[in-house]
Amino acid sequence: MLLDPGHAGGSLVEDVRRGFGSAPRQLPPKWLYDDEGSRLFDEITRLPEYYPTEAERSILAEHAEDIAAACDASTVVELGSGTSDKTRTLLDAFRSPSRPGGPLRRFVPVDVSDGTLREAAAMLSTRYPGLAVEAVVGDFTLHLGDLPRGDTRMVAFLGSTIGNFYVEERRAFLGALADSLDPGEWLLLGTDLVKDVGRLVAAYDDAAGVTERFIRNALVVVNRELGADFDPGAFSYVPFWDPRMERIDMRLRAEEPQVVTVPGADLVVELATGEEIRLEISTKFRREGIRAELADAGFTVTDTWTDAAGDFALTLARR
Ligand code: AVJ
Repeated sequence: MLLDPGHAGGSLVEDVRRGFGSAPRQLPPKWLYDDEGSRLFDEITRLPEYYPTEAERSILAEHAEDIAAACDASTVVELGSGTSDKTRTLLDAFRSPSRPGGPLRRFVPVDVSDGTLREAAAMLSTRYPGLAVEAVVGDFTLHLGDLPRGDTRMVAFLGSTIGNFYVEERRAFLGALADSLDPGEWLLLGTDLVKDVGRLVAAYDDAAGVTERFIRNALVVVNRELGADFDPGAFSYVPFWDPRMERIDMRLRAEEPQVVTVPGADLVVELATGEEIRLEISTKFRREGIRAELADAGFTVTDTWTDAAGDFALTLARR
């Protein structure tokens, strides 16, 4: 197991200075995922309104073997791997000796959380004796060049995490990912699809208020890490569908004028009533758009699988 703790990187101070100092105020979503945020996200994936996790799981349950048969990779790299059982479905299928690339030789989980990786690596080593597990601790937006090389790789980027990126970030990310792969290597991309607005909004504004707590927790993170004095209760949660960008936009709105000091970032943030901070976006995709963006980056789509309802897509593309 390869651990490279120097790589977890990325600075909250810089992100807060850049994001809170300008309009619209915003913070990169990666800061939502401290221990409490990760726990809340896990709870989100089990909410009745939040369909993406189950939709992607059903595609994998149905088509993991098709994916393994359509691609000759013998290393699977998973970006933002977590500990999910989705990974196991994929790895089970890739273990088949009759695959084009032969049975999977190596699995490379990449995650910012060292603890999560250790857990995953331990679980996988027990379940798959003989499989080389080379965990990489790192921010997958920054360290694509450091992925282990060798035999043919398939990079799996699941969960529609790519929906969190802004258009320009997405373009840069896909370009960097293509650059880090050799011709003939693979990308398996999970994307949530555009659908009925009512269902989309409900998925991010659940009746139990878990998503609201998840988004609000970002202020708690900034308070703890940078000594700020945000009063999370002084904000309301205002998610909405942006039809032009085709994304859910998750914001907190100041319900009263407030002056927030952020000592760790040497910053004072003055908010008027009604001023908003964007904590996350969740872009939804269309098949033509996915194909075009991948083509721009240098990938060719070879297969697409969706769930029965057509809610979610897994796209296999070749560099
Ligand atoms: C993990 C980025 C896929 O956008 O659906 C869920 C995060 N935020 N509810 C998503 C999230 C609020 C999720 N992703």
